[in-house]
Amino acid sequence: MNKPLLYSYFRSSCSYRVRVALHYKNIDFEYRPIHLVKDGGEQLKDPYLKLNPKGEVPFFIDGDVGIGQSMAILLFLEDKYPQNPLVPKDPLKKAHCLQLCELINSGIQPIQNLKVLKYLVNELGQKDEIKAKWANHWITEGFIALENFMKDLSADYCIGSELSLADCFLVPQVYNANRFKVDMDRFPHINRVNENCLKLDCFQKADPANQPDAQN
Ligand SMILES: N[C@@H](CCC(=O)N[C@@H](CS)C(=O)NCC(=O)O)C(=O)O
Repeated sequence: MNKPLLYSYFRSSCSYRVRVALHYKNIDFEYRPIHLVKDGGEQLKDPYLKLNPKGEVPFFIDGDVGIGQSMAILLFLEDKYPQNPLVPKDPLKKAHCLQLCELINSGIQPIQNLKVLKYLVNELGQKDEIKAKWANHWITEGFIALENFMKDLSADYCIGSELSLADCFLVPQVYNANRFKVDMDRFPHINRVNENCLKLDCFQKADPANQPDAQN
């Protein structure tokens, strides 16, 4: 049986989420880079587009199964590889964990995704500084809500003192926030949890700078 295979781009925050879980669960996997920028983006051309018609990473293959969407991949990993669980068993903690994940997954990342920013510049004629302002604004808006939820829910990690899926979503989004120069001094709870996560081996292995396709 072949190793599981992750199509990823080092800077992709959605791929970063999955990389953290794979390393946390000690799953041996093959890394297959898809360059999102070079020549208009490998994600938008065959053969990758045939594999994932949404033209995005991550995409995960395990045996005969191909799965797109980071949340679906993460939940698949949780069921198939239950070691080092990332979904809380307690119903309320689980709901709170998924609430934080979705705040990022559907409330922040899609509005600052590459294709949205490209559309602002290439189709709507906006300048690069407007693009940067847009991304900064929507990440900040989402982080204000996230910080408020985390004030009550978080301790060392997003949900109390147990690592969970919410942390897999948080750290990559903070990475994007830093790229778009969000003022992180406003978010002490987010910063605390992010710093705690970054000390863990699984986050270090998943870090964009440590991927085979990392560029300066
Ligand atoms: N909801 C999807 C979003 C995937 C996504 O937006 N991926 C980005 C990288 S983080 C991408 O591939 N963007 C390519 C593009 O915008 O052309 C998921 O969670 O997997």
